[in-house]
Amino acid sequence: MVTDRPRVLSGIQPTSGSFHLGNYLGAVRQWVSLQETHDAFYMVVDLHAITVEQDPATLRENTRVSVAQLLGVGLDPERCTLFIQSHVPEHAQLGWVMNCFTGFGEAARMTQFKDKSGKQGADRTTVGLFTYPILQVADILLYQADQVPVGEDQRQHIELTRDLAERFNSRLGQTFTVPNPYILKETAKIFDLQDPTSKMSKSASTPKGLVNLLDEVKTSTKKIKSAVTDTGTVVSYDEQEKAGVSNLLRIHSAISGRSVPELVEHFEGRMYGALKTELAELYAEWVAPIQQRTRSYLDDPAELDRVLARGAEKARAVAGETLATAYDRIGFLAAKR
Ligand code: AQP
Repeated sequence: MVTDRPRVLSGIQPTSGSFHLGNYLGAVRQWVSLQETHDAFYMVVDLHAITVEQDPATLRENTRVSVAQLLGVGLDPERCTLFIQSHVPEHAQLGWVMNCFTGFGEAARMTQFKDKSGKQGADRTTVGLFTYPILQVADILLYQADQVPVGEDQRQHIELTRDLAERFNSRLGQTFTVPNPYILKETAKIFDLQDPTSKMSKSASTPKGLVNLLDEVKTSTKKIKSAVTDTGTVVSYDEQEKAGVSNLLRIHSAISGRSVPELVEHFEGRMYGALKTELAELYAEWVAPIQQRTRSYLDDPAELDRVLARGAEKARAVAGETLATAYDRIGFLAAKR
């Protein structure tokens, strides 16, 4: 399908049995709205998942659950192209090419690598983890994406993508669209409910501050009600002095659609407990239909396979064309069929 809509591309790792609220509010929610206005390509990035050790059966299961969840939160295969990264071999192929356009020092500056390798220790850190931002560059450039909806933690990788696209284009001629990050300020970084100075992350030292969308609702509402706040009592927005309360207000606002100032007014004269209780109720009501839809997709594996086969076919048509152009610009002798 040829469209004159701007193109978006983004991906999510199948490294957990559930997406968390940070993944959803930081990125996936935007994916759902952008499918209405953009030519949207979204993928489950299993090649990225193996940068850390994975159990094969769990990886396969998490990949299916990830796809079902993306459909459950509202992606519509009629409105976007949804696929699995490893179904499109061009990712690994262009990934190698982009490795050869990246300086070692440039790759070593990626803060996500420093954070993750720091947590894992040198012995368990793979070369794949070091080069994964470059594979991400290839992911984006293959689709000539104009915009990349992600959370704040990915901004540096989009900047790397821009640099490498410009480098390739200026050395070998216009080949790749130079993309822009699409990061919504309000939800760019959702914080851990127990440590509101750290981003919500599945690899946090304790799961107490992590809200997984597919966890039992009771477990999540309990976590929301036990969120760390501060010694004050007045519900107001102050990212420095009231990091925990501000995080809860931003989450409330994203789910309820009410602005933060409106919420501050709404909670005037009431204490933090009122905010937590209301947010827990709101969350429970919001997540129940998502869980139900996800379950119904998981109950229909044949339909999931159909969605993924169609997605891979559509993705390969675009990715194949870009890779062929890039190979030609580089000077690879074309294979005659
Ligand atoms: N806390 C967050 N706030 C806002 N956005 C977030 N994202 C992740 N955490 C937050 C965004 O989610 C998208 C998918 O990211 P991913 O596949 O890289 O997820 P992840 O890295 O597996 O998530 P974690 O929990 O952060 O994993 P670890 O602990 O392994 O580092 C991205 O757009 C990301 O910005």
